[in-house]
Amino acid sequence: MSTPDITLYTWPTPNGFKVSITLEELELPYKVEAIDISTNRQKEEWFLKINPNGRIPAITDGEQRVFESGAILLYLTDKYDKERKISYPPGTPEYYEQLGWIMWQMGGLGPMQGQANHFSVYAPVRSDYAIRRYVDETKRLYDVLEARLIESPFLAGDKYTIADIICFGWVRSSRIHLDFNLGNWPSLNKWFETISKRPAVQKGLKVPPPSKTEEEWKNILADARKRILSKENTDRY
Ligand SMILES: N[C@@H](CCC(=O)N[C@@H](CS)C(=O)NCC(=O)O)C(=O)O
Repeated sequence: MSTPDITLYTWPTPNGFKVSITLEELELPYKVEAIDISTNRQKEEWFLKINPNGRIPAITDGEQRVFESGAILLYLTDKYDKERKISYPPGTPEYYEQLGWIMWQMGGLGPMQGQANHFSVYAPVRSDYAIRRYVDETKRLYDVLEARLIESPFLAGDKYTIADIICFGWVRSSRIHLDFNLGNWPSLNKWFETISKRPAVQKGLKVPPPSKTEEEWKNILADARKRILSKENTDRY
């Protein structure tokens, strides 16, 4: 195994936490470069050389750059998880199950819940159509997680892997951004509680140190949701 020389470019968000949690689980040494996305540092020229898409997270490992969180988790486990602590070996049936959930998160859960967050909390206008469309789709995706977790303790199989890590931060954020009650999905809730207790997860959620506690964010975002709903609906058909 080559010696890691990893820098993580990140910010305390569901996509950023995927990578800090993975690095903590693998007990890899890494430097952190905080990219404050509210100041658009992720769009600066130097950073676009690391992630041409201008978003966090990204890593460099020596000369290698890796962008897109799913690719980063696969890179880190391919290269450094030789004991298969949080991944299945390429070529095995479980590896493809793991890959399926990673693709599902990257193409479905992340983008859909991201839009649900946007229209519910951050949008400058109120669109009931958009809120309903994306919140309902996010709930449908949580039903998919629930159905899987009724039949299997973790998403890829019997073992906790990067398939779970990649979804965890988004499930956590649903309680903060969308006021979801995870009790509506009992197996998902149990999975969430189990993963939340892992020391590496608790450490990863502090990288870089969040400026506010979960409770403070909940209150701020509840106010933001109320502010949007106090506006007139702008949908026109
Ligand atoms: N598909 C990307 C999504 C990355 C992403 O959306 N990052 C957000 C933070 S969670 C970001 O950098 N937003 C700032 C921007 O869009 O400029 C990944 O999984 O890495």
